[in-house]
Amino acid sequence: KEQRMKWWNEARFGMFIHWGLYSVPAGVWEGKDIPFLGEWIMNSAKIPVAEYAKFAGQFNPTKYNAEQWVKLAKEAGMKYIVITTKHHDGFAMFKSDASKFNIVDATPFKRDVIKELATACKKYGMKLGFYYSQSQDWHHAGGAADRGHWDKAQEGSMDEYIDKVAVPQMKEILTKYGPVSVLWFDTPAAMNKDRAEKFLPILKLQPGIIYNNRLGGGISGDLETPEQFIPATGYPGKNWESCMTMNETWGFKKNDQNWKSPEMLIRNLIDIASKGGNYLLNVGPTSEGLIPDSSVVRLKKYGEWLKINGEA
Ligand code: FUL
Repeated sequence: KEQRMKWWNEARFGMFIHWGLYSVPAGVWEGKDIPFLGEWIMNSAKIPVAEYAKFAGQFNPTKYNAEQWVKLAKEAGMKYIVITTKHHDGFAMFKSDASKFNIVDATPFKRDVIKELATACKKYGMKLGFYYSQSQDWHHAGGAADRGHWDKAQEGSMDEYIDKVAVPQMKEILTKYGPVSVLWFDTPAAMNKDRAEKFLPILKLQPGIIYNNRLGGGISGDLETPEQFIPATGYPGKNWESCMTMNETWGFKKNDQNWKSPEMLIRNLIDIASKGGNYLLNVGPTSEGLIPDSSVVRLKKYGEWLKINGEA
């Protein structure tokens, strides 16, 4: 296997963080529980662009403490963190010159949470990766929606969206926060070769960066990304990472209490590691900036288990 992938292949265990504006409605819209994933609420409930954008005014995660999150991951034995810098709702969790729809310019909080996480990761020797939804963007005109648009404001040229929002933001996240170890693309709806290839030169801004197989346009990337399952016999000869949730959503949903048992979660790690893969286990912080207690408890169980069974 390639030298560039060495740290990643040895890592085995990482933390996925789905955090964004969707943590404000937390799965509920107009008094109703909205089925499906928390971070998909804008799409599932067909919330108009301007209505959804109003959540920014209520997003004030004053309890956010990046160092605590990094320490928690570290204690659980995780070697890297991948955080959503922008999910399909188009909201950037970093200060962006390409769009005002970002946590610094659009919320009362005004702090660049990605920057704070990057600083904390550096301090504790934790590798940092960025999730970025390059194709689906339900906020910016022209952004794709793999189940179709529902608001006139979403209509526009996808190429223009790529050139004016996605590519510039990708440049921002790969130049402003120090070393970035992983780029996690997602749902390549409507991506073709021309569009996908625009991202390749930008990735070179971070020498050695590892990126997944979800860029689109036939570009295979460095790793397979089985989602919510563990391949029965792994993927021999390939780099792969099972990403999984602890309950049934990635983004925080206040009424999802369907948590997997700590025993099951630990068994998943063993199963994945024994098959040669990595486990990217998700947490979905609240709009206050807290990782839910149920997740914290489970992460601490990994720490206890590692103390008994792990490397010295
Ligand atoms: C999916 C996305 O649509 C989900 O919201 C989530 O981010 C998951 C990891 O990837 O395809």
